[in-house]
Amino acid sequence: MSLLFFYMNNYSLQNISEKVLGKKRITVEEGLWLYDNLDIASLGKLAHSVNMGINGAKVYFNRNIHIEPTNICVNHCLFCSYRRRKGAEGSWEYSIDEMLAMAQNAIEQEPGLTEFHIVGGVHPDRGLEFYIDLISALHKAHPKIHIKAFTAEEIVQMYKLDAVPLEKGIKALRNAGLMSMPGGGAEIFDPGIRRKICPDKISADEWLNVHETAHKLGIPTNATMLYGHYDTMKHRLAHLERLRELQDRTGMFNAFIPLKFKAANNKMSHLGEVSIIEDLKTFMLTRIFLDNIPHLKAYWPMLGIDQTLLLLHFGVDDIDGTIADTTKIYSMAGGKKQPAMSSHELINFIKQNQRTPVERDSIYNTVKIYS
Ligand code: V47
Repeated sequence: MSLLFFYMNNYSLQNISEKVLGKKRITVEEGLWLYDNLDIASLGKLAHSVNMGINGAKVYFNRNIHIEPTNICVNHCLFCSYRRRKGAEGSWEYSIDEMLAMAQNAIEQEPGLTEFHIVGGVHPDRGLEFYIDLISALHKAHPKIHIKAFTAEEIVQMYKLDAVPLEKGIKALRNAGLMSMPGGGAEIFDPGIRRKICPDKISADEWLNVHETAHKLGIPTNATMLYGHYDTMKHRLAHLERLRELQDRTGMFNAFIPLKFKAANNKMSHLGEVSIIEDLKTFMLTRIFLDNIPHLKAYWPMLGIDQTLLLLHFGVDDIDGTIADTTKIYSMAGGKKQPAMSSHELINFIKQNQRTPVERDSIYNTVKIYS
């Protein structure tokens, strides 16, 4: 940034802090200034106060299971450690009966389970019909459990395979029992980096359009960002700006989840992983910049529980759920092996950090406060 630019805009910690603490929106340039000039402690203090203003001492978690219907995928994302070709060793494609059995098993292990989180590969020939049958079967067997399912990428594949218009496709899933959507597939919106790391994926505009369409149909969603590869803070803030702009129009994003690039067993392994300092700064700036999405989630199976708890002091208010040991997306990329945490453990961890554990449902209604 040139000195003249700096002078003209009169950036200073005092000016920007006053804006943030006065609940005024900051620009991408101001976010970058904070990133370049502010020490971790001051940035953390700002992010913490923003979170306290939105969520107070509450830290949210839920009881969920991840169901990953398949890892067979038509896309060739370079960061993915999980994708396999159809028929290749290590590939899976569960039948609806197998997934019903997984759900049943999870409920027996965790009777208070409230969510099925369903995300998988973009299968070459499983279209809308298959997934409507899956959702209907799960919903019929467990009507009280919230079904949060499918990334925008999976939805686009479904409606294309069955030649159904997007809105009609989402409506059909909603009528079958889909209640909300997770935030995956957003990766990074910058077109150059997006082409480089996930050349077959839908564009940022298409991703945003699927979420906007879901919002219009009354389906709340989450949003993610894959960071820590070729991206810089400028790309991250530009990504957040597009989400902030859509949220101004719909107000239907519940949570934002920064996903740290994990480098094991994929075609971007040579990049390695960014430091914990970069993680902290990314989460802090996200909380400061993204003033209209209420919840900032640190996904513990990816970051590890220690780093997740540290982030509670720097803007994070949600640590996702108990998960059972059902997600492989991160364990295959070098995240925690077989992630599972009992609700008792999550509650104790939150309390040890002088915060109030709040068990939530998928759309942030309170199930129980553990004061
Ligand atoms: O979009 C894949 C990411 C996402 C890697 O909405 C990787 O509550 C890091 O969307 N390193 C899918 N990340 C997971 C997802 C998600 C997870 C948790 C909570 C929610 C929610 C959504 O996983 C993909 C991609 O960005 N991913 N490979 C990797 N090597």
